[in-house]
Amino acid sequence: MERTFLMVKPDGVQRNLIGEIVSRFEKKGFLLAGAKLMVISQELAEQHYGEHKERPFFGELVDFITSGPVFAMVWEGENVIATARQMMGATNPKDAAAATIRGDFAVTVGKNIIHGSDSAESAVREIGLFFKEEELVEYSKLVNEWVY
Ligand code: DAT
Ligand code: MG
Repeated sequence: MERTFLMVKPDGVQRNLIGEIVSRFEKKGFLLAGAKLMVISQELAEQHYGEHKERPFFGELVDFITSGPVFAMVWEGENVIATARQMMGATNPKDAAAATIRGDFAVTVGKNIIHGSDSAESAVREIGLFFKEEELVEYSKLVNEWVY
């Protein structure tokens, strides 16, 4: 079963959206495999956003993501990587459809509430950056018989 890395960013934590966001993925039918509240170090932030290090907003992005606690999660399910991206909405909330997380709760690209892996390779890399294998739980739910 596919896994993805999702993270409520510092703005989402401050705006009391952890529960709302977890709830959306639970209700969808995905399975939470691991989660933790943490403050990201400068080093981890630079690794996580490494692909953007030449971009003009990189410094601001690292400052923002390290500015307060984040809620890091691993979610599991069929097609979860692409589906979670759809549920998040476009990177810039002004372009994000209603009923997406960014469409419903965010206004500007610098404070867009949630991160989600954009491919299978990113998911493996990001899960590895944030979680030790023993922090992820393998289990199933009976309700899966009614999801799949
Ligand atoms: P996403 O988070 O949708 O995967 P991304 O990987 O292109 O988007 O960018 C990572 C984050 O960087 C994004 O969530 C918000 C910030 N960002 C992206 N483009 C930006 C821009 N033009 N100005 C300021 N911040 C930006
Ligand atoms: Mg990205």
